[in-house]
Amino acid sequence: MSVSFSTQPTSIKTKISRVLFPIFFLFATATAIASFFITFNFTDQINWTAPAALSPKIYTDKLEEDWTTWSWGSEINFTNITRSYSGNSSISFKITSPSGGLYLHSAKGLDTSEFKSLKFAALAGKENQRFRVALYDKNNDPLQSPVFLTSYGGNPIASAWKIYQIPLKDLNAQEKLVRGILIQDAEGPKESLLYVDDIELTKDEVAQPSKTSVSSDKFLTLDPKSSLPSEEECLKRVRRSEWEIRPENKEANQNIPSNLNLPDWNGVDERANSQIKSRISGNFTGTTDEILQWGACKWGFDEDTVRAVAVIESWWRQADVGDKGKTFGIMQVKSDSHIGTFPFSRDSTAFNVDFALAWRRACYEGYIGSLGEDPAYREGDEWGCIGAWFSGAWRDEGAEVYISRTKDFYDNKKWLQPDFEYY
Ligand SMILES: [Ca+2]
Repeated sequence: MSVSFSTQPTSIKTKISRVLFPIFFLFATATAIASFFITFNFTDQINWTAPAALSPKIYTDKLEEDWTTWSWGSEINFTNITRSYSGNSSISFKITSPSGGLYLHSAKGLDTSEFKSLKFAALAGKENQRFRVALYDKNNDPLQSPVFLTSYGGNPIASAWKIYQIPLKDLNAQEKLVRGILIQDAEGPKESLLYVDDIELTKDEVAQPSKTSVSSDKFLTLDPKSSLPSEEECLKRVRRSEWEIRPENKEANQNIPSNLNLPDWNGVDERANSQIKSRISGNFTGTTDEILQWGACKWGFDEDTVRAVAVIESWWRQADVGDKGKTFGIMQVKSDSHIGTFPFSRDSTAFNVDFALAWRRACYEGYIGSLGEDPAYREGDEWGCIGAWFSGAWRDEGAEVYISRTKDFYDNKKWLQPDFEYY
C-alpha cells in the first residue's frame, strides 16, 4: 500500500480512487474467481464425471454415475425401499436361475491403486444362502475366481445387516482398472434373495477377515498329563459364529445322545477307561465348526488338527458313511472297532467328535495298549496318534500317507479355501 500513497500532493478524490480502486479490483477479481469455481463445480456435479480414483462409491441409494447393470439370472430393483442399510433404499437381488449374478459395470472403470478393500452391506432374504464375489478387469474378464462370503465373516443372515470388507488383494484387484463387480448366487436355495447397500472401495486396511482360525483364544495341544478343561469351561470358550459350511449337518449338530453307555475299552491302560472314556458325552450343540472347537477344547488338541482330520475323514459331512457301511460321521468312527458307538456316531456330530478325540487323547497319553506293542509308540506324538486313528497301527505306511495328507490340509487350512464347500 505504501506504493499507492504518493508523497506528491494529491486531491482527496485521487487519494480515494487510489485507495478504493485496488480494493475494488481485488474484490471484483475474487468474486469472478469464486463465481467461476462455483459455476464450474455446479456444472461438474451434473455433467462431468470425476476421475475414476476420486469416485470409489458404487451404490448408495442408487447406482452412481457411470455404473450400469449387466446382471443375469435375477430380478433386481436398484431402488428397493423395503430395506436399507443407510439412506432410503437398497438393491434387492432375487435369483431366478442358478448362479444368477448381480453384475455392475462401469465403462470408465475404477482405478484401484489408492484403495485397499471392497466394502458393502448385505442382508439375506432367507437363511443359508451362499454368495461369491469377483471383480472384473479392463477387458471385462474376471481378475480371478470368485471368493465366498463364507470366508469373510460368514454368509449373510436374515436378522441383521452384515458389513463385508474384502481385501482387494484377495480379489487380485490391487493396482488394477476395475470395470465390473459381481455378487453371485453360489447354489443356495432356489429363489434366494439378497439385499445389498453401500457398495464402495475403501482405503481402510482390513484388520483380519473374521475367519474362524484367527483368534488369540485358539485351542492348542496340551501336553500329556495336563489337566483338561471341563465341558462347562469349553462351552464358554468356544467362539460362536454363524459360519456354517455344512448346513446339512444341522440335525446331527443339534443332537445330544441320551442313554449313552459305552463299554470299557479293551487292551488299554485302565486310565483310558477311568479318566478318558468316562468323559465322553457328546454334550454340546452348535455349528459344525463350533463342535470341532468344543472337541479340541475338551480334549486339549490344536483345533486346526481337529478341523484337518474332519476334512480328510469326511469333508466335514456328518452324513458320510465309509468302509461298506461300518464307519460313520464327521470323524469316521468305526462301528466294529469302537463298540457301542453306533448309532450315536451317526446321529450326533458332537458325540462323533467327542469319541474320536477321546481316543486320540488316550493314544496321546500312551494308554492304547495295542499300539504299545510297537516299541516306537510313545506318549506325546499327536501326529502319530492322528495316523493311528486311520490305520490302527503305529506310524505304518498307511498312517504316514494319511498324516502327510492331513498335514497338507492343516497347513493350507483347507476348510477356509473357496472350493471347500463343494467337496
Ligand atoms: Ca442405501
